[in-house]
Amino acid sequence: MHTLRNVFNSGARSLFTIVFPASKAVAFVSTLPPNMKTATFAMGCFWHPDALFGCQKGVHRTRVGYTGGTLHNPTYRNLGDHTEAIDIDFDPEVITYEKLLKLFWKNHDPTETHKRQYRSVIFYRDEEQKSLAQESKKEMENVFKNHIVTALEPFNKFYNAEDYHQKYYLQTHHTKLFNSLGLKPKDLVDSTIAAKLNGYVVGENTLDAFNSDSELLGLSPENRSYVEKMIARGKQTHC
Ligand code: MHO
Repeated sequence: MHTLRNVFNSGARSLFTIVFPASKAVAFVSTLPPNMKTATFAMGCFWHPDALFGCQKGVHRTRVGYTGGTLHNPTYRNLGDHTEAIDIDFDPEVITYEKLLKLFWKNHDPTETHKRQYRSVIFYRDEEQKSLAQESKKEMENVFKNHIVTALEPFNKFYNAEDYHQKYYLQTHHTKLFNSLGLKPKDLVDSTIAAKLNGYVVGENTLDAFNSDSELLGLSPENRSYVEKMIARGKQTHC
């Protein structure tokens, strides 16, 4: 008995398929749309946005990392002038940049000043993202009574964070589920399944969203019922 496992062929944006035993029946990376876009936000500790965005419909992959500074090859212990950030690969026909911006504003306090590691920043990647970010910031100025400190900066270079920070909740607090997926270190960054599960296990999306999530159809009944239980607990994110 065999099941298909899809693996992202980086750069070419295409899929090749390998066959492997049914016990690891998981499609690791979804079909990436040819018009895929990337959004980059910083909103405090990056574990939470990884989970929040990872389980939204239309989001294909997320990765946490460091950006906004000048130091080459920053690390968690030597961040230099960088900020913790999230990179989100999304299908703009399914989820818009505006919707991602709404989630950005709603899920941290953009009026609070932090040290550089935890700044609130929208790193726009093109002119369209820049003007949407400016508009949304203007709108938010009527929503928040305190001054918004969020910076709008052009995207430059994104350095992936260490593997142990990727899909942090899934790999640290839900080890049985995580181990059952048989992910390789690279999959922590590329896997759609890991991104989704990392969000669902900390209650970042609803049971309805989970049940209608076509990316997760390959989950075993045991894993499925575990995730359902986790969703029922409500939001469990912490940083
Ligand atoms: N309170 C957390 C922050 C982690 S974060 C990725 C810690 O000190 O480990 O900045």
